[in-house]
Amino acid sequence: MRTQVGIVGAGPAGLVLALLLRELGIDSVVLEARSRQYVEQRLRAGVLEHGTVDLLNQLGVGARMEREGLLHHGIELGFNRLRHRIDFDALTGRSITVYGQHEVVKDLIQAVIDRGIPLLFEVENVCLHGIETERPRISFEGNGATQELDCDFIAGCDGFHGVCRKSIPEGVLTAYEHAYPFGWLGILAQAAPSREELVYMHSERGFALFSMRSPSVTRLYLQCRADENLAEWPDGRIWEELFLRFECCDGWQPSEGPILSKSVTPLRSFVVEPMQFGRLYLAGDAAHIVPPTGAKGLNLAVADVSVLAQGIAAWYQKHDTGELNGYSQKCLRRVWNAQRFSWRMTSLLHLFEDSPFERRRQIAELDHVTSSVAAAQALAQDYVGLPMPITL
Ligand code: RFL
Ligand code: PHB
Repeated sequence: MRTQVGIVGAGPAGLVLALLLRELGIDSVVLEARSRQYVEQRLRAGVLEHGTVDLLNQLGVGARMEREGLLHHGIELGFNRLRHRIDFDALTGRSITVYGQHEVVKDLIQAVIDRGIPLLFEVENVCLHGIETERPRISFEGNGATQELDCDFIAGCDGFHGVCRKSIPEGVLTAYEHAYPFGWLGILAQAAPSREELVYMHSERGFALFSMRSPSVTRLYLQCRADENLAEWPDGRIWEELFLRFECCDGWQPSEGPILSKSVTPLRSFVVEPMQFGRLYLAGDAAHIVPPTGAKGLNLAVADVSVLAQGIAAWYQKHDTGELNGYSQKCLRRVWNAQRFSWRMTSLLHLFEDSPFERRRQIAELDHVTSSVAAAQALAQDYVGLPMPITL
């Protein structure tokens, strides 16, 4: 097989890249290790920046998101048993959309298939060859046979645990890493969300987040140990802990319902520099991870592939490598900006250690962002995000 761009991974990065390239007249093949059903049900992010929403609409994949996604004009920050609203509309003129990543992935897969872009699920033993040459190659096993895909470029969109980053020779990449001493226990509950907007709650018992997926499904997270054992968290204990953490003077509580899923995610920050070697370009979680507190991961993945698609298009149209040469630098500026914001939100809201000084400092900062318009505006601008680096 031969194509122009071989894409490894059918997450948001790989799928958006395939659609962008098609829009720009460039062929690609997408290789995915898991089944279609698995990737369409994998529960992850929930918040789309306005720039991500605009791009999905421009790609013609936004119809269901516009119908079923929930437009949010602000968030609430809670501390000292009071919640304070950060009004995105008033502070930035922008909003965010709450729409599950698995719904985005479903819409993207359907569009990729409808447009006739080859997308192969359940491929095994993906291996990259000759990435430092002008004829890189991907070998893989699919349908019981070993196959080869010749490409001009390879896009490594295979997430944090993928093979692409590991295919780059040792010594080329520098990894910057930070592991936080906690994780998030996340649940999905069959319960109508009892508040309209997300609540980021600072409490003496640790951080909690109230989010949602639809008018009948609530998404909730609790700060926990990074290696928390889910077996120690029967449903009753989870609700009890959530109620204690969200407790405020007005008596509001998330509504309770059957728990549909439970998981634990350790929090980490990770970046490799550069995001490219030879003809291999890393995008999304393959190149960087942010803690979910800033809701940036999926949006960063979409921003990376916007830069990459434009660079590749310039190469085909003008045989100009200038844009591609600037790929890492352009992406990394946005990535580090998102690391800064995600680290800030994480350190503002989580219980780090039993340090009374640290708790007082967090409260002072929360007081500052909820009482100073300038500070609230800075946070709101970070949260709603920058415009996407592409216009179609
Ligand atoms: P993905 O989604 O991990 O997709 C990579 C794909 O590559 C496949 N793959 C392979 N395919 C072929 N061969 C191999 N050897 C392969 N190895 C792996 C995988 O099966 C998979 O299908 O990466 P991508 O596309 O870069 O997308 C990144 C996002 O998924 C991620 O950043 C977000 O989910 C992060 N995130 C959030 N981001 C936001 O923007 N807003 C949020 O509100 C938000 N909340 C979250 C989050 C992540 C969370 N977890 C579970 C880490 C909340 C949570 C709890
Ligand atoms: C989610 O709804 O899953 C969600 C929302 C906001 C975050 C992280 C996750 O910061």
